Amino acid sequence: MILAPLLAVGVAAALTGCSTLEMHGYLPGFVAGQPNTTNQTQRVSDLWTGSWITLLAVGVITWAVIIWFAIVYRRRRGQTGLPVQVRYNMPIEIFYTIVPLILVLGLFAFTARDQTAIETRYANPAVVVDAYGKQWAWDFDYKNDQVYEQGIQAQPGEGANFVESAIPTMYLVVNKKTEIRLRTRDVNHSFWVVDFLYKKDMIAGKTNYWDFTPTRIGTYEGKCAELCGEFHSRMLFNVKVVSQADYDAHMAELRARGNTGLLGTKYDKDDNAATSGSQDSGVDIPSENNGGIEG
Ligand SMILES: [Cu+2]
Repeated sequence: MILAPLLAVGVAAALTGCSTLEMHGYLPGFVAGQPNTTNQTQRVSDLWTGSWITLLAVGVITWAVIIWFAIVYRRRRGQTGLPVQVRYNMPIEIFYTIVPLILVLGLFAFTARDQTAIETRYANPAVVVDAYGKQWAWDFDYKNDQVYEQGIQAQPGEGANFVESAIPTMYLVVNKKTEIRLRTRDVNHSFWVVDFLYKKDMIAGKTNYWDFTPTRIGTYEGKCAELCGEFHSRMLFNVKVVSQADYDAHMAELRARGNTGLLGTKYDKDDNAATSGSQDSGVDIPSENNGGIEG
Protein backbone atom coordinates (compact mmCIF):
# COMPACT_ATOMS: atom_id res chain seq x y z
CA MET A 1 0.00 0.00 0.00
CA ILE A 2 2.80 2.40 0.94
CA LEU A 3 4.55 1.74 -2.35
CA ALA A 4 1.38 2.30 -4.34
CA PRO A 5 2.16 5.86 -5.53
CA LEU A 6 5.61 4.91 -6.82
CA LEU A 7 4.28 1.81 -8.50
CA ALA A 8 1.53 3.88 -10.04
CA VAL A 9 4.08 6.29 -11.56
CA GLY A 10 5.97 3.41 -13.10
CA VAL A 11 2.83 1.74 -14.45
CA ALA A 12 1.47 5.01 -15.83
CA ALA A 13 4.76 5.69 -17.60
CA ALA A 14 4.95 2.20 -19.05
CA LEU A 15 1.35 2.22 -20.25
CA THR A 16 1.10 5.65 -21.80
CA GLY A 17 4.63 6.43 -23.02
CA CYS A 18 4.42 9.88 -21.45
CA SER A 19 6.55 12.80 -22.56
CA THR A 20 9.27 14.22 -20.29
CA LEU A 21 6.94 17.06 -19.34
CA GLU A 22 4.04 14.77 -18.46
CA MET A 23 6.28 12.29 -16.62
CA HIS A 24 7.30 15.10 -14.27
CA GLY A 25 3.81 16.43 -13.66
CA TYR A 26 4.41 19.56 -15.78
CA LEU A 27 7.04 20.82 -13.33
CA PRO A 28 9.63 23.19 -14.83
CA GLY A 29 13.29 22.32 -15.40
CA PHE A 30 12.99 18.96 -17.14
CA VAL A 31 14.20 18.71 -20.73
CA ALA A 32 14.09 15.52 -22.81
CA GLY A 33 17.51 13.96 -23.32
CA GLN A 34 19.21 16.24 -20.81
CA PRO A 35 20.26 15.62 -17.22
CA ASN A 36 18.09 17.02 -14.42
CA THR A 37 19.02 20.47 -13.12
CA THR A 38 20.02 19.20 -9.67
CA ASN A 39 20.38 15.92 -7.83
CA GLN A 40 17.12 16.74 -5.98
CA THR A 41 14.59 17.43 -8.72
CA GLN A 42 13.80 13.78 -9.54
CA ARG A 43 12.85 13.20 -5.91
CA VAL A 44 10.63 16.29 -5.86
CA SER A 45 8.98 15.31 -9.12
CA ASP A 46 8.34 11.72 -7.93
CA LEU A 47 6.64 12.98 -4.78
CA TRP A 48 4.55 15.43 -6.81
CA THR A 49 3.37 12.98 -9.48
CA GLY A 50 2.97 10.12 -6.98
CA SER A 51 0.71 12.26 -4.79
CA TRP A 52 -1.32 13.40 -7.79
CA ILE A 53 -1.86 9.88 -9.10
CA THR A 54 -2.89 8.59 -5.66
CA LEU A 55 -5.29 11.46 -5.01
CA LEU A 56 -6.70 11.40 -8.52
CA ALA A 57 -7.46 7.68 -8.09
CA VAL A 58 -9.34 8.47 -4.86
CA GLY A 59 -11.13 11.30 -6.65
CA VAL A 60 -12.18 9.21 -9.64
CA ILE A 61 -13.56 6.41 -7.41
CA THR A 62 -15.41 8.96 -5.26
CA TRP A 63 -16.92 10.79 -8.25
CA ALA A 64 -17.94 7.48 -9.83
CA VAL A 65 -19.70 6.33 -6.64
CA ILE A 66 -21.49 9.69 -6.23
CA ILE A 67 -22.75 9.65 -9.82
CA TRP A 68 -23.69 5.93 -9.62
CA PHE A 69 -25.82 6.42 -6.51
CA ALA A 70 -27.43 9.61 -7.82
CA ILE A 71 -28.60 7.80 -10.97
CA VAL A 72 -29.35 4.24 -9.80
CA TYR A 73 -31.03 5.11 -6.51
CA ARG A 74 -32.85 8.27 -7.63
CA ARG A 75 -36.50 8.74 -6.68
CA ARG A 76 -38.74 7.15 -9.35
CA ARG A 77 -42.13 8.36 -10.48
CA GLY A 78 -44.85 7.42 -8.04
CA GLN A 79 -42.56 6.79 -5.07
CA THR A 80 -43.62 8.38 -1.77
CA GLY A 81 -42.31 8.57 1.78
CA LEU A 82 -38.76 7.94 2.93
CA PRO A 83 -36.53 5.14 1.60
CA VAL A 84 -35.48 2.36 3.99
CA GLN A 85 -33.31 3.89 6.70
CA VAL A 86 -30.05 2.02 7.40
CA ARG A 87 -27.54 2.78 10.15
CA TYR A 88 -24.42 1.45 11.81
CA ASN A 89 -22.91 -0.62 9.01
CA MET A 90 -19.72 -1.59 10.83
CA PRO A 91 -17.69 -2.84 7.84
CA ILE A 92 -18.34 0.40 5.93
CA GLU A 93 -17.54 2.58 8.93
CA ILE A 94 -14.27 0.75 9.53
CA PHE A 95 -13.44 1.02 5.80
CA TYR A 96 -13.94 4.77 5.57
CA THR A 97 -11.91 5.33 8.75
CA ILE A 98 -8.97 3.13 7.82
CA VAL A 99 -8.55 4.12 4.16
CA PRO A 100 -8.19 7.90 4.71
CA LEU A 101 -5.89 7.16 7.64
CA ILE A 102 -3.60 5.09 5.41
CA LEU A 103 -3.68 7.81 2.73
CA VAL A 104 -2.80 10.60 5.14
CA LEU A 105 -0.07 8.57 6.85
CA GLY A 106 1.32 7.54 3.47
CA LEU A 107 1.47 11.11 2.14
CA PHE A 108 3.08 12.20 5.39
CA ALA A 109 5.66 9.41 5.31
CA PHE A 110 6.75 10.08 1.71
CA THR A 111 6.94 13.83 2.36
CA ALA A 112 8.96 13.35 5.56
CA ARG A 113 11.32 10.92 3.81
CA ASP A 114 11.99 13.29 0.89
CA GLN A 115 12.21 16.40 3.02
CA THR A 116 14.78 14.72 5.27
CA ALA A 117 16.87 13.69 2.26
CA ILE A 118 16.72 17.14 0.66
CA GLU A 119 17.45 19.01 3.88
CA THR A 120 20.51 16.93 4.80
CA ARG A 121 23.69 19.00 4.69
CA TYR A 122 26.90 17.80 3.05
CA ALA A 123 29.76 17.13 5.43
CA ASN A 124 32.28 18.60 2.97
CA PRO A 125 30.69 20.77 0.26
CA ALA A 126 33.14 21.69 -2.51
CA VAL A 127 31.52 25.05 -3.23
CA VAL A 128 30.14 27.31 -0.50
CA VAL A 129 28.32 30.54 -1.29
CA ASP A 130 26.77 32.92 1.20
CA ALA A 131 23.68 34.51 -0.33
CA TYR A 132 22.35 37.65 1.34
CA GLY A 133 18.87 38.87 0.51
CA LYS A 134 18.35 42.62 0.83
CA GLN A 135 15.68 45.05 -0.31
CA TRP A 136 15.70 44.47 -3.33
CA ALA A 137 18.64 42.46 -4.58
CA TRP A 138 21.22 39.89 -3.57
CA ASP A 139 24.84 39.75 -2.45
CA PHE A 140 26.94 36.65 -3.06
CA ASP A 141 30.06 35.81 -1.04
CA TYR A 142 32.14 33.03 -2.58
CA LYS A 143 33.70 31.48 0.51
CA ASN A 144 36.34 29.33 -1.20
CA ASP A 145 37.69 32.03 -3.46
CA GLN A 146 37.18 34.99 -1.11
CA VAL A 147 35.49 37.15 -3.73
CA TYR A 148 32.03 38.67 -3.81
CA GLU A 149 29.33 40.11 -6.01
CA GLN A 150 27.19 42.95 -4.72
CA GLY A 151 23.91 42.95 -6.61
CA ILE A 152 21.46 45.68 -7.53
CA GLN A 153 17.75 45.32 -8.19
CA ALA A 154 16.63 44.61 -11.75
CA GLN A 155 16.92 47.70 -13.94
CA PRO A 156 14.18 48.56 -16.44
CA GLY A 157 15.37 48.01 -20.00
CA GLU A 158 13.63 48.08 -23.35
CA GLY A 159 9.89 47.61 -23.27
CA ALA A 160 8.82 45.38 -20.43
CA ASN A 161 12.25 43.75 -20.12
CA PHE A 162 14.92 44.20 -17.50
CA VAL A 163 18.58 44.76 -18.35
CA GLU A 164 19.81 41.16 -18.29
CA SER A 165 23.46 41.99 -17.64
CA ALA A 166 22.61 44.00 -14.53
CA ILE A 167 20.83 41.10 -12.80
CA PRO A 168 22.99 39.59 -10.03
CA THR A 169 24.29 36.17 -11.06
CA MET A 170 25.47 33.35 -8.86
CA TYR A 171 27.99 31.00 -10.46
CA LEU A 172 28.08 27.33 -9.46
CA VAL A 173 30.18 24.41 -10.68
CA VAL A 174 28.41 21.53 -12.38
CA ASN A 175 28.49 18.22 -10.48
CA LYS A 176 30.13 19.76 -7.42
CA LYS A 177 28.61 19.42 -3.96
CA THR A 178 27.31 22.89 -3.17
CA GLU A 179 26.15 24.61 -0.03
CA ILE A 180 24.30 27.91 -0.18
CA ARG A 181 23.96 29.67 3.15
CA LEU A 182 20.94 31.92 3.17
CA ARG A 183 20.78 35.10 5.19
CA THR A 184 19.00 38.42 5.01
CA ARG A 185 20.30 41.89 5.62
CA ASP A 186 16.87 43.31 6.50
CA VAL A 187 13.38 41.81 6.18
CA ASN A 188 12.49 38.22 5.33
CA HIS A 189 13.08 37.12 1.74
CA SER A 190 12.90 33.78 -0.03
CA PHE A 191 15.54 32.34 -2.33
CA TRP A 192 13.83 30.58 -5.22
CA VAL A 193 15.48 28.97 -8.26
CA VAL A 194 12.51 28.00 -10.40
CA ASP A 195 14.05 25.14 -12.41
CA PHE A 196 15.70 23.66 -9.30
CA LEU A 197 12.22 23.10 -7.78
CA TYR A 198 13.36 24.57 -4.51
CA LYS A 199 12.89 27.74 -2.52
CA LYS A 200 13.91 28.58 0.99
CA ASP A 201 13.20 31.54 3.23
CA MET A 202 15.82 33.98 4.40
CA ILE A 203 14.75 34.80 7.92
CA ALA A 204 16.07 37.79 9.86
CA GLY A 205 18.64 36.73 12.45
CA LYS A 206 18.82 33.15 11.18
CA THR A 207 21.02 31.24 8.72
CA ASN A 208 19.38 28.65 6.50
CA TYR A 209 21.21 26.10 4.38
CA TRP A 210 20.58 24.48 1.06
CA ASP A 211 22.88 21.65 0.04
CA PHE A 212 22.61 20.13 -3.42
CA THR A 213 24.58 19.28 -6.53
CA PRO A 214 23.78 21.15 -9.76
CA THR A 215 23.90 18.60 -12.56
CA ARG A 216 23.20 20.49 -15.80
CA ILE A 217 25.15 23.38 -17.28
CA GLY A 218 22.92 26.35 -18.02
CA THR A 219 21.45 29.62 -16.80
CA TYR A 220 18.48 29.45 -14.45
CA GLU A 221 16.11 32.16 -13.30
CA GLY A 222 15.85 33.00 -9.63
CA LYS A 223 13.61 35.37 -7.77
CA CYS A 224 12.53 36.43 -4.31
CA ALA A 225 9.40 34.52 -3.30
CA GLU A 226 8.51 36.47 -0.17
CA LEU A 227 6.70 39.81 -0.54
CA CYS A 228 9.40 42.03 0.91
CA GLY A 229 8.50 45.59 -0.01
CA GLU A 230 8.02 48.05 -2.81
CA PHE A 231 10.39 46.54 -5.41
CA HIS A 232 10.00 42.89 -4.45
CA SER A 233 9.15 42.11 -8.08
CA ARG A 234 12.55 43.40 -9.16
CA MET A 235 14.41 41.17 -6.73
CA LEU A 236 15.70 38.86 -9.44
CA PHE A 237 18.87 36.85 -9.89
CA ASN A 238 20.32 34.22 -12.17
CA VAL A 239 22.16 31.03 -11.36
CA LYS A 240 24.78 30.03 -13.91
CA VAL A 241 25.90 26.43 -13.63
CA VAL A 242 29.24 26.20 -15.44
CA SER A 243 32.36 24.06 -15.78
CA GLN A 244 35.15 24.39 -13.24
CA ALA A 245 37.23 26.34 -15.79
CA ASP A 246 34.43 28.84 -16.46
CA TYR A 247 33.83 29.16 -12.75
CA ASP A 248 37.50 29.91 -12.11
CA ALA A 249 37.46 32.47 -14.93
CA HIS A 250 34.49 34.22 -13.30
CA MET A 251 36.24 34.23 -9.91
CA ALA A 252 39.29 35.80 -11.59
CA GLU A 253 37.04 38.39 -13.21
CA LEU A 254 35.51 39.34 -9.84
CA ARG A 255 39.01 39.57 -8.39
CA ALA A 256 40.13 41.78 -11.28
CA ARG A 257 37.14 44.03 -10.64
CA GLY A 258 38.40 44.50 -7.10
CA ASN A 259 35.68 42.41 -5.47
CA THR A 260 38.14 40.68 -3.17
CA GLY A 261 37.34 39.58 0.36
CA LEU A 262 33.85 38.90 1.64
CA LEU A 263 31.03 41.35 2.29
CA GLY A 264 29.90 39.36 5.31
CA THR A 265 27.39 41.04 7.59
CA LYS A 266 28.84 44.50 7.04
CA TYR A 267 25.78 45.80 5.19
CA ASP A 268 23.18 44.18 7.42
CA LYS A 269 20.49 46.63 8.42
CA ASP A 270 19.84 45.61 11.99
CA ASP A 271 18.11 48.45 13.80
CA ASN A 272 19.03 47.08 17.20
CA ALA A 273 22.68 46.53 16.48
CA ALA A 274 25.06 49.03 18.04
CA THR A 275 27.64 48.27 15.39
CA SER A 276 25.42 48.50 12.33
CA GLY A 277 25.49 51.35 9.89
CA SER A 278 21.78 51.92 10.27
CA GLN A 279 20.77 55.57 10.33
CA ASP A 280 18.04 55.24 12.91
CA SER A 281 19.78 53.15 15.53
CA GLY A 282 19.80 55.94 18.08
CA VAL A 283 19.76 53.57 21.03
CA ASP A 284 22.91 51.69 21.88
CA ILE A 285 21.54 48.22 22.41
CA PRO A 286 23.92 45.32 21.86
CA SER A 287 22.17 42.65 19.87
CA GLU A 288 22.50 38.95 20.44
CA ASN A 289 21.72 38.44 16.81
CA ASN A 290 24.41 40.60 15.35
CA GLY A 291 27.08 37.92 15.37
CA GLY A 292 28.36 36.78 12.02
CA ILE A 293 28.29 33.23 10.80
CA GLU A 294 32.03 33.09 10.29
CA GLY A 295 33.78 30.35 12.13
CU1 LIG B 1 12.71 39.80 -1.18
